[in-house]
Amino acid sequence: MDRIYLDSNATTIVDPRIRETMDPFFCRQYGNPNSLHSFGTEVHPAMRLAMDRLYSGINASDQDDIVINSCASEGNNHVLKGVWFDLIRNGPKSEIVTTQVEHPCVRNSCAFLESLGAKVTTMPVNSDGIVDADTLRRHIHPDRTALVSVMWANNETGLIFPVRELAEVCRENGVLFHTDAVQAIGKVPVDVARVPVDFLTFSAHKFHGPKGVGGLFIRRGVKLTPLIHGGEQMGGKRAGTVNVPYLVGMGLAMEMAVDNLAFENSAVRRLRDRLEDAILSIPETLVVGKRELRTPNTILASFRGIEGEAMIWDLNASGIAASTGSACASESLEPNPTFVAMRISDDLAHTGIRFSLSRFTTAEEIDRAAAAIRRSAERLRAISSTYGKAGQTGNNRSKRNGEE
Ligand code: 7TS
Repeated sequence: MDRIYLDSNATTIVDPRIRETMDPFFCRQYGNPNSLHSFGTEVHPAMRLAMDRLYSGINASDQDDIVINSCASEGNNHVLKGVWFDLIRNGPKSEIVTTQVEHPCVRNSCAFLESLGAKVTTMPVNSDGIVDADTLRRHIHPDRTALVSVMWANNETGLIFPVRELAEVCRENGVLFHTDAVQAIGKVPVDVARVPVDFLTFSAHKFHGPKGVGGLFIRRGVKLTPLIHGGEQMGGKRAGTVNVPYLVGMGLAMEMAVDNLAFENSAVRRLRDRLEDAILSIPETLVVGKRELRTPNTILASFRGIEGEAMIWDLNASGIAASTGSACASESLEPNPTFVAMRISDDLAHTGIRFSLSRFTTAEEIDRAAAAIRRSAERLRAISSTYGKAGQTGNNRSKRNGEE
C-alpha cells in the first residue's frame, strides 16, 4: 500500500530536480568556497546563482543581506538574541512584543530573554486567530519596544497575518519588525519591497529543499549582532563554512516555490478544499480559521470526542501521515496552544489534527485520505467513553470556526 503524506507543514519531500542540482557539490565540486585554489573558486558561480534566486524570490535589493544559516530556528534565535544584545541588554530599549501563537523557537527564545531581564509582551490573537494592526498599536511603545516579532503564516492553522500593516505600524513607531515566514514561502507572495520588514526568516525544507539550511533577510543598514562568531563568512554576520550543496538546493527550491505559487493557489487549494469539505461532512467536526484567511495547503481540524493522538495512530496504521499540530510540540500533552489562544473549548483543544498538503499531493490520495478519516472517526467514536454520552452538545452540525 502506498503511504500518503499529509504533513507538509512539518517538512516536505525534496523535489527530485533539487536533489539533482545539489548532487555535484558533494563528491566533485566539494571545495571550501573560501579557498583560493580552483576547488574553492569553482563553486562560486553556483553559489552566486543560488543567492540571486533567494534575493529575487523575496524581492530583496542587493543592498540588503540574506544570511545563510542552518534552519529557521537558528534565524529566529539570531534575530531575537541579536536585538537583545544590540538594543536591550544595555538599553536604550527593554521590550519585545510577540504573539501567543509563534513557533516554539520564537516563544522559547523570548522566555529565555525574559529570564535575562527583557520584558516580553505577548499579544493575544483575535477570534479569527490573528493579530490585527489595532491590537499591535495598543501594545507597541516607541520609547521601550525594541522589536516586534509576528509570524507571516501560522504552522498549525495556516492563518495568514496582516504583516504588511503590522510592519507599517512598526515603521511609523521606529520599532524593528521581524517575521517568521517559514510557512509563507511558496504559499503566499513574499515581497520585502512591499512589506517593510527589517528581518525575515525562512527554511528550505518547508518548500521542497533540503533540511538543515535556511536564510535570514536583514534590511540594508539594520545592525544585528551575530549569533555565531568566527570567520568572515556571510560578511561576518554568521561564521561557519557555507553548506554549498544545501545553499544550491535552497536557491532552486526558492525559485520553484515562487514559480509554483499560482499552482499552489489553484490546484493545491482545490484539493485542500475537497479534503476539508469531506472532513466537515463528518458530524461534530471543526476546522479552525476561515478558509480565505489561510494558506492554501493547511487544515487544522478537530473531531469531538476523539483524542488527536488516537486518530494520528489510526491514520498511520492506514499509511496516512498527519500531525497533532506542530511536530515540535508532539511530546507535550498540554492542550494545543493555538486552540487555547483562539479560546476554542478544552474538549476540542485536545483533539487538533493538522493535514498539510503540497504540490506533490494527488486527488487520488485526498480521496483515500478522506475515506480513512471518516472510517477512523466512526471507529474511535464508537469506542469513546465520552462521545455520545453526558456532555455531548446535541448539535451535530460541523463548521469552520468563525462561522455562526
Ligand atoms: N517557524 C515556523 C513557523 C515553523 O513552522 C517551523 C517548523 C520553524 C519555525 C522551525 O523551522 P526549522 O527550520 O528550524 O526546522 N515547524 C514545524 C511544524 O509545524 N511541525 O514540525 C515542524
